[in-house]
Parts: sequence; C-alpha cells; structure tokens
Amino acid sequence: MGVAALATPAAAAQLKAARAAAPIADGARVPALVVGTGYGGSVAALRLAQAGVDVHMIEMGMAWDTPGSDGKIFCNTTSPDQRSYWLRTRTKAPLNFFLGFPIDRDISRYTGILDAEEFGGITVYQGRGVGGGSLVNGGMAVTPKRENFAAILPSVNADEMYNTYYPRANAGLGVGTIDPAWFDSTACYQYSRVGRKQAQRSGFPFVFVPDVYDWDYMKQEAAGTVTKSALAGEILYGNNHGKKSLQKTYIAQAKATGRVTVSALHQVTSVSPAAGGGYTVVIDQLNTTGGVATTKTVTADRVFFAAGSVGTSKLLVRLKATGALPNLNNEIGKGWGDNGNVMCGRANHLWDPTGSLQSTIPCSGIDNWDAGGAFAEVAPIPTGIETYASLYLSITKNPNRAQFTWNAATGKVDLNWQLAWKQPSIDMAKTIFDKINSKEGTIYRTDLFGVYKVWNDTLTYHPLGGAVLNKATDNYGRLTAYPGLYVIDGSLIPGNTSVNPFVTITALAERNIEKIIATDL
Ligand code: FAE
Repeated sequence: MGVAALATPAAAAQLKAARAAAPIADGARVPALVVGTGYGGSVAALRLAQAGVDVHMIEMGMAWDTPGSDGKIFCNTTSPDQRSYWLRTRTKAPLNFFLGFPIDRDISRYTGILDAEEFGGITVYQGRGVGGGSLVNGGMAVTPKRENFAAILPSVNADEMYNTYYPRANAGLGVGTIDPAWFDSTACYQYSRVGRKQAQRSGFPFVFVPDVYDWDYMKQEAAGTVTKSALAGEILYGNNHGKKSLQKTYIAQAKATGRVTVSALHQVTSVSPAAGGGYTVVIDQLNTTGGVATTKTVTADRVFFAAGSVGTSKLLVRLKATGALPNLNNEIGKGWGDNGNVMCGRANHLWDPTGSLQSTIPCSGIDNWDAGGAFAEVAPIPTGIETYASLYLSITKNPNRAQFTWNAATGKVDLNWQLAWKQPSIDMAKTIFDKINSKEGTIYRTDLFGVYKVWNDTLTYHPLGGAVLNKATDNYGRLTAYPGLYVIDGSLIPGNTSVNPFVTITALAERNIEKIIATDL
C-alpha cells in the first residue's frame, strides 16, 4: 500500500483493522503482551495503547465476531449447542434441574463460550473468548459500599478509588440504571417486583442494581421494535444484542487506537526471563476442538497477567513450581475465594406469579450485608413459562480462603476448596430467606438444583484472588522479583468484594495501570 493511499482516513482505518485482526507471529518481539482479554486485560491494553505502547492481547477463547449457520453469534440459554461450553460434551447448566428433572444435554466438543471448570468441591464458571467474563455475565455493575471496599483492600487509598477510579471504570464500561417508572410497569420485571415486595415486607432494604445492558434497547425489546435478546432468554452463552460487553467498550476503544492486536484461540503456556532481556512467552494456537494447531514463541518487554483469578493463579503457580519463574514469592496461589456465592429458590403462592416473560438481566438486590453478611441478587428464571419461583444468587461474607498448588504427579494445578466451606454462605443467605419464608408462609424450592436440593453450593461465578495485591504483588500489581511482570485482574482481590466484582476489578486495573504507565514506562 502506497503512502498516498495511507493518507485517506478510510485506508488508515482499513490498515488499523487489518493489524488488529492479524494474530501474533512466531518469533515476534513485542513491547507489551497481555494474557487474557477480560476486564483487567482490556483496561491495561487501552491505557497502554493510549500512552503510545503497542500491545498484543492473547486470548485462549474465540473471537466471537462471526455468526454461526443460524445467523447468530451466540446460542440461546434454552437451546444450547456446541457454542455454549468450553470443551465439554455435555452442558453443565448452573440451574440444572427443573421440576426435579435434569435439563443438561449432549453437545459436541468445541471451544465454546462458558467454561465450567471443575476443582475438588467447586465448579468455577468463567467466560472464554475476546471479552472474557463480559461475554457471559449478567452485566450487574455494582460499586461496593466504601467501608466494605476499605476493609477488603486496606492498602489502597479509598478516596482515590471513589473519586477517580470507580467513576472512570463506570464510564468506561457504560454502566446505567433501569428507569424506575418502566420497572414498575413492565411485565418482564414482575419477578423483581415480587422480590421487592417480599423483601420490604420482611424489613430488608431493596436496591436497584446498575447494569451494562442498554436499558433503552430493552425497552424497545419489550415494545417489539427490535430483535430480542434479554427478553429472549439470552445471557449465559452470550447476548446477541443489548449488552455492552468489553468487545463494545474497552476493547473497541483499544483497537481504535491502531496499537492493539488481539490473537484469539491463542493460549499462553509459559513466561520466563529471556536471555537478552524481557520475557520469553510460549503460546499454543488452538483449533476449535481444543487441539494445538501450532506453538509460537515470542519475546515481550512486559507481560500483564490478566487471565482471570483462576487462569492467572494457575499459570503463576505452575511457572513458580516448575522453575520458569522460581523467584515469585510464597503468596502466589493464596487467598482465593468464591465471593461467597450461593444460590437458592423460593416457592411463591399461586396468587404471587413471577411472570412467564422474565428479562435475563437482573436489576435489583436485597441488602442484608451489615446485619447478616449477605447481599442477594434477585435473579430471573427465563424459561418462558410461569414457575411461581423466585431465584436468588447471594454474595456472602464467607471467610474461607483456598490455595492453588502444583501437583507434580498429575501435572495440574489443584485448588483445595472444600464443599463444606459453603456452609457459612448458606447460613448468611438464610438470614434473608428464612425470614421472608416465615413472613410469607412460603418454602424453599427443592427442584432447581437436583432432587430435594435447596442450595446450589457447588459453584461460583465470581472467582477472586490467588495473586493478592500487596502480598503476591506490590501495591500496584507488580511481581517485584521480575521487573516487567504484572498482575492486573481479579486475582489481585482477596476472595470477596461484598457485591458483584467486575466494577471493582476494572477500577483497580485503572488505578494500577495509571501508576505503572507513570512510573515504569
Ligand atoms: P476474565 O474476565 O475471566 O478474563 C480472563 C480471560 O483470560 C478469559 O477470556 C480467558 O479465556 C483468558 N485466559 C485464561 N487463561 C489464559 C491463557 N493461559 N492464555 C490466554 N488467555 C487466557 O478475568 N460479575 C459482575 O460484576 N456482575 C455480574 O452480573 C456477573 N455475572 C456473572 C455471571 C456469570 C455466568 C459468570 C461466569 C460471571 C459473572 N460475573 C459477574 C463475574 C465476572 O464476569 C468476573 O468477575 C470477571 O469477568 C473477571 O474479570 P477478569 O479480568 O479477572
């Protein structure tokens, strides 16, 4: 392409797009490599690029930018196909029973969007693909109460977080709140209104929760003027419309700088000091059945670990134990928690229907954190039929913390979480739902998670910790034994955020990258 051609804005945009689409080349030398494309990785990439640094983002999951044979990029929660799960031959739905019958089904093995990663005692759900967890999550964008944040991360200046970095994160993510008048009238939030009425009758504060879903788009869905997504059951396996995932916010902005490339279906397997300075990064390029198509070796001046709490912890624990990064400190792998996640359902009376049309996007919660250690999201059951059930995902102040360790015999990283460690979460959630049941004269549902199983205590959506700030790293995420290596994702947070975590992960990443750009580059 000639210089003259480059001068037109269209040609420049084309060049930028081509650059962003080309995967990283074997043997490349790059200034900054970001492992993972979730919240932490996207913030790092955008701010580094804006500071003039060329960035390569490496993502093990797919790009999720091309429609399948049905014309849609993502499949529906009610009709999962191969796109739904990461390398599984059977779905593993969090709500896996209905009326006592199992609803999981066989699928073909594929690099699908939701990973249900199993450790002893807990299944950890994570998004796989460009955008990380933002592809599969409910978009609930909650800033914790200031006193809770201060208790969780005492080494971080809370003034700076609440004056600068939380506002910056909320703006970057496109966070908004439901129109209260519409909430009161729309059929699709009948389930939340039942939640509000019952919470208030039992004396619990009911709160609206902000979200990154486009609320105007949802109103149009309800009016029937646009293609439905939240009102068509789309959520866990991706939203084809309406949700402002990272692909539409931070990553779009990062790509627009022309300095960021994203390599999808590329998995980082090793990082070690390079002979001539910087770090040697080994990357497997995957095919869509999870096999290794080719292995690339590149050199990076700086590496940002943003593979998520589990991904970053697994990498660092293995690299320390197997001699690639032996000087990482002994806090690596520690301080992991499940954000106290526990789910339950309640059976309502027949005169209290929750609605056959339910928006998949939760917009409200019941706050009993101070008195009972629980904050419960009023969650949908978007089956399309009236269930008379209320579903809740509680975030609780569970004190248990697990550790990742290298298992040389299996060649894998283990997590020592115990099933019994969820009991404090159940006890805390019961401070809300026992009271509501007693006030309403209702009972728990026993048919949603198995046969006669009240609590879903075997999963988390919110893995946090494993490379905790100011312990495994310095107070800004630097792995100080290795200048140029950083952690910038949910693994920095010690196991709990008291609310849904991604706004805090984003705000902390904004804080840390600003410092790193100012002092290290
Ligand atoms: P994350 O977003 O997980 O990104 C890490 C990325 O790294 C992923 O794309 C991985 O595929 C990739 N990766 C991992 N290992 C490698 C490797 N070796 N090489 C290359 N790439 C790799 O990390 N949070 C909220 O605040 N509100 C919600 O409403 C909410 N709902 C949720 C619902 C579900 C079903 C799930 C699963 C999670 C939900 N979360 C929610 C949690 C939230 O998505 C999660 O805390 C963040 O995504 C974590 O952000 P990170 O940047 O730490």
